[in-house]
Amino acid sequence: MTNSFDKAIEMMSEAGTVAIFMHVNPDPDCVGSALALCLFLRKKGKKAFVFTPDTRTTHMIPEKIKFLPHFDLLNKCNEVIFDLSIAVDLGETGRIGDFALPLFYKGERSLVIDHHETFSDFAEYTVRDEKASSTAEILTQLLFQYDESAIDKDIACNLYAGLVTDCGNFFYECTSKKTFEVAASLIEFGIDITDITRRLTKDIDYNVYKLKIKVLSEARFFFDNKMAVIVFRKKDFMDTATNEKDTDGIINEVQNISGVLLSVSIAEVGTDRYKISFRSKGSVSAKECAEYFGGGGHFNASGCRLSGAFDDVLNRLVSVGKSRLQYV
Ligand SMILES: [Mn+2]
Repeated sequence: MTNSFDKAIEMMSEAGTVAIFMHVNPDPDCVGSALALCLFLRKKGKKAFVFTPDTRTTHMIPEKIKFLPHFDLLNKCNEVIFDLSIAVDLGETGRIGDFALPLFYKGERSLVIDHHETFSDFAEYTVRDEKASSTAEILTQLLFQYDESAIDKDIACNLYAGLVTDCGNFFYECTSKKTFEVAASLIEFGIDITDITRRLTKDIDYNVYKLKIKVLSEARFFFDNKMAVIVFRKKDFMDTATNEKDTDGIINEVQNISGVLLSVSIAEVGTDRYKISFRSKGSVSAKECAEYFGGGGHFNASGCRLSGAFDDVLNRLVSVGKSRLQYV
C-alpha cells in the first residue's frame, strides 16, 4: 500500500457533489465499487452520481452484472460540475472512456482508487494497492475506516460482487489473507454469497455455451502443450449470436489444463483488429507478454490490442510465448 486512506477520506468529506467513474468494458469490480461508493456517499449526505464510460447508456455492461443493487442509478445526474471526481478500478486516463474523461475533469478535485499494476497518475490523489485482489477490497477497508455505520447490505453486496469476481472466487494468486478478512467483514451484512458468486462466476447463457464449445474445440497448442491459444473470429460471434463481451473467462478453460503455463485468447473485434488476453501460471509473466505489445495488467492476467493480418498476429503471439517459455 503506497497511500493511506486519510487523504482520500478527507477529500470525500469535504465534497458536496461527487461524480464516480468506471473503466471501459465494465466488470463487476468497477461497477460494484462505483455503486457501493455512490450509495455510501449518499448516506453521508452527498450528492453522488455514477457514470458509465459513454456517460449515457449501460449497454456495454454485461447483462449478468445488472442485478447489482441500485444498478438503475447509473448515469442519472442533473449536475454539470462536481466538487470531486473519483475513478475506480482504473489507473490510466485511456481506460475511462472518451465521453467520461471530459466529465471527470469537471471535478474540482480528483481521486483514483485502483489496484492495477499498470498506471499513469492522472488525479490529484491516488489510493493504489497493487497487492489487493480488487478495487472492492481496497474500497471496503476505506469505507470501514470512513464510517462503518454507513455501510449497509446493498453496499456490501456491491463490494462483495467486485471482490469475488476479481479474485476468481478466492482462487487467483491475488487472493490474500486480507481478501478473506474483507470478504468476512462483508458477509456480516447478511448478503447471499452463493447467489452473488453463481451469478457472476458460474452462470453462462446458452449462446455463450455454444460459443465456448466451438472455440475450445479448435484450441491450438504449442511447445509441448505449455502454450494454448483460442481464437474468436467474427463468424463465431455471428453464428452463436454473441459478441466480444461474451469471451470473458473462456480462456480459463484452456488455462486449467495441466501443463499449460501460458494461454492466449485472440478476439477479432474489427477488420484486422484483435483484442488479446493472456493468462499465465507460476513464473511465466502474462504481464510481460502484454507489455511487449503496449498493453498491461496483472502478473498472471493481462491484455493488449493488436492489428494486422490474422496469421501475422498469431505468429507474433506465439513467438512472444516461445521467448517466455523457453527457460521453464
Ligand atoms: Mn479490478
